[in-house]
Amino acid sequence: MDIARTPTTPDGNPHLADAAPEPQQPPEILREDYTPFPWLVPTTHLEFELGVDTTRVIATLEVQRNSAAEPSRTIRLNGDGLELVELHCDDEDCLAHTLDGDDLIVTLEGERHTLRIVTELNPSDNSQLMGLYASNGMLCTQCEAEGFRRITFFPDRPDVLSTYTVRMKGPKAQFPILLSNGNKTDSGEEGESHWAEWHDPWPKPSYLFALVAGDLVARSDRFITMSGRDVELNVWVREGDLPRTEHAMESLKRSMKWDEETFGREYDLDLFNIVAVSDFNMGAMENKGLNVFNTKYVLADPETATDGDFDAVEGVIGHEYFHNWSGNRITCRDWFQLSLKEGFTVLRDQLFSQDMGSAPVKRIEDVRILRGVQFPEDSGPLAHPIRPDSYREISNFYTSTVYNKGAEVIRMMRTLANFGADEDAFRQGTDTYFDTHDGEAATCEDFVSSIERGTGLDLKQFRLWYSQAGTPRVEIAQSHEGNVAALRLKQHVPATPGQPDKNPMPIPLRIALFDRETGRHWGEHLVVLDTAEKEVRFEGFSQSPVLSINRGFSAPVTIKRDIAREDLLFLAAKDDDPFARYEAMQDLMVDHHVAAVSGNLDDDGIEAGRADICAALSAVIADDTLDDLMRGELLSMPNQTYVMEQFDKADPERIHEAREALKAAIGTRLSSELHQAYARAEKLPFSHSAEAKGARKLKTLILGYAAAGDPDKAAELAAHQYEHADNMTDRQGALMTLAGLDTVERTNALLDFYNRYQDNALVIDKWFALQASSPHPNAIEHVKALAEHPDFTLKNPNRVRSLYMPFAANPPAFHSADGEGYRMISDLILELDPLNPQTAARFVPPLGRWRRIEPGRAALMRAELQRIADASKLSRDTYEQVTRSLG
Ligand code: B3K
Ligand code: ZN
Repeated sequence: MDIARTPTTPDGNPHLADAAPEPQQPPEILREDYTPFPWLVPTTHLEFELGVDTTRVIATLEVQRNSAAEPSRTIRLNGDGLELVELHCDDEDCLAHTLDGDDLIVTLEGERHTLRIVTELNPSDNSQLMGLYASNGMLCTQCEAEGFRRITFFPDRPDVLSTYTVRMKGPKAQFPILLSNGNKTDSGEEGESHWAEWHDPWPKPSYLFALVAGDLVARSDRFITMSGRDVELNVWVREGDLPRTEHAMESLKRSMKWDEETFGREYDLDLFNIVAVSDFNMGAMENKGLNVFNTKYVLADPETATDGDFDAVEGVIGHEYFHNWSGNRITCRDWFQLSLKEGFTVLRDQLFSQDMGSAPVKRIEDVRILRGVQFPEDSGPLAHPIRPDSYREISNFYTSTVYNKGAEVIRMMRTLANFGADEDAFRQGTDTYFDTHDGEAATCEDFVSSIERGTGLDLKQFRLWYSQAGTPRVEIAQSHEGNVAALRLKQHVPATPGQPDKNPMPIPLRIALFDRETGRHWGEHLVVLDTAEKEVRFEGFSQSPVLSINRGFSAPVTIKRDIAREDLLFLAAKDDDPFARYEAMQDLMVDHHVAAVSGNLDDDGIEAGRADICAALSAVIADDTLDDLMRGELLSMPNQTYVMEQFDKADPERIHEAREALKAAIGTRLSSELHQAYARAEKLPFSHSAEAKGARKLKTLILGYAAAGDPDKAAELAAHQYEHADNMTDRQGALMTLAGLDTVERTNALLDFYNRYQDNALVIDKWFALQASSPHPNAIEHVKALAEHPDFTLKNPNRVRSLYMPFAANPPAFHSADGEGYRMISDLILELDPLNPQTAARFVPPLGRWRRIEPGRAALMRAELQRIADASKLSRDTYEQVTRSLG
């Protein structure tokens, strides 16, 4: 039966076709409005007749009334741009239905019914990459958060769990491999075509459904779980990519073992498939038993992937695998609870990576991401609590706040539970959570109360971390009298959109007090600042100690204190907490920037600051207790975004100048020490050992300083490193340096790199990215030219991101005084929005920071946001981000 569609407004309400266009205002969805779904869907049977241009989907749903919900005469089946071809209820043509916007409403009188719904899709036309789409001739799906409704009409919400059986049929030559969730139960051939049936025994929400059909080959292996289950593992890729899958497979096995040992979680199917796809909106997706990955997080070999890429593959493989418990076995009741699975899973992948490599360096990297991305989010127009209260488009809430701050919040619970304890009390909490809620769609509240029950902690006040947005600021004043050292701590949680007044939160601060003479301390303390102000006193100090605070970054807060430079120098040289030592180095440099930009320093002051910083860096170069991975962290300058965050209204140009001047001073003054360190590092042959990785990190860092201090020498050194590189880390590091210089070596190396790797999309992404992030004075012109390059396309999210994300994070280029950088980003958003709204909306936040930028540029940024807002047709994604950003 064919059904005509009613024209609708973007918010889903039907309107007359010739009526004046409605203002774009997608509805706001509120957390407090949650109600259980009136129907259960015990089983879902999906039949796919696959084709790249036409795929027919026959969905058979058993539905029955949910006694735990308010009864309803109708069932709402969500749809998004679907064409309904047939609808049957209990084998009869079903007339009792209407369309409400894109949703299908069916009237059902009885207790149980069987619905049969036929839809037809065009996967090759699906440029949003949500639902079923074609990528390089293969078919794949992405359903989180609301992509399943682009495949068939369904209660597409995470609290409706169903057991899925999937039958796929398609031309054998085109789709030799047919995969779905769970286990393959049957298959067969019919002439040119073949079919496969898959069954997933674990009930799941629709966002975890997946299907892949294509010409793929697998690297296969096995893993025996702790209870003896023999699991077949496959990493599916295009044939030529097979040699680059070893690291992914090894990472998967390490993840499986680690989760058993660390969280007691075992895999629960006989098969685990990973598929690499080159057109993908994000990193990867944890579909039950069939993880779909962006190729970027699967493919790695030393020739084409950097050390950073190898680490990222391991981290993302771990993350998606860990979701099998934190996300799939226990899912989210509604999308407001997203941090329940994402915050917890990020913490789990962070701990995993800490255990697999250098724990201190991983902690520093994670904090750098938090402070570089989440802190700006939390202090801007898009600030929201880790458990948001409202949204218009859920895709906009896959944020650093939900993910990274969410992980920090759970990490704080872990610190509170485990500090000073002999056993892992936090593990008792997570065991309680998994035992209590296995098989359920749960809430953040369920998680916190499980942790309370398992650990014995009282987290009543702690729950504010879930409801209050904004990065708390902790002010510390230190005093000393007699033999008592006292700390006066004050906290302030800044106002954020919709939350003008905040309550004090419990802030766990790991601290140590160092004796200046001996350079030692007598153990760490955990101070929990849970009131607006608090004083803590420590006896036994005949002179004022040096305070090391927020060690290990125990709380996601900013610390404000008047600390003497000599104390920072002390900590930078001696702190036994690696994070705190790194922090002291960063503070030394950040303070210097702030003073220089604010005009608080005369030439002597600048000179004294630089001398101190160089002395501290020099000590780090010479300190033989450090490994090079950690040495590299201590030698790194704070990134410009982080420095800009220190100002109420930042002037990107002046900050950039101050930063370049400091970099040049370091490069010049420490030239001989840096070059000696380079020469030492250069001797180490390639391997994946921490030592060799550290050496590579140091070399690239030193090239950066050299480029600022003595560009000619740096060009020579970088060209040499480029030519002799036997791995991508060295080659890319050298090319990054060259890309920032105005030399003939730059042109040659960029050309060589392109020619060498033109058939490898992921490496060509690097070629785009490193030119877009370059400090080269003409970076903006380079980006414009690259946008016209034949290899640039708006259709591939990796390519779009590789050019424009580094550009938007490149302050001198993006913040070009004439507003050209802002215009380029808003032009991109407007052009990309109709094709891929999710990716387009991700480019709004850099423009949304206008309030924190000096007034001239702020006006230009705001004007670009307004230009986007005025566009006649915007997606829900971009509309929401732009209107929130305008405020
Ligand atoms: N859960 C997915 C994210 C889906 C994003 C949808 N817009 C990947 C992850 O966090 O593991
Ligand atoms: Zn995740």
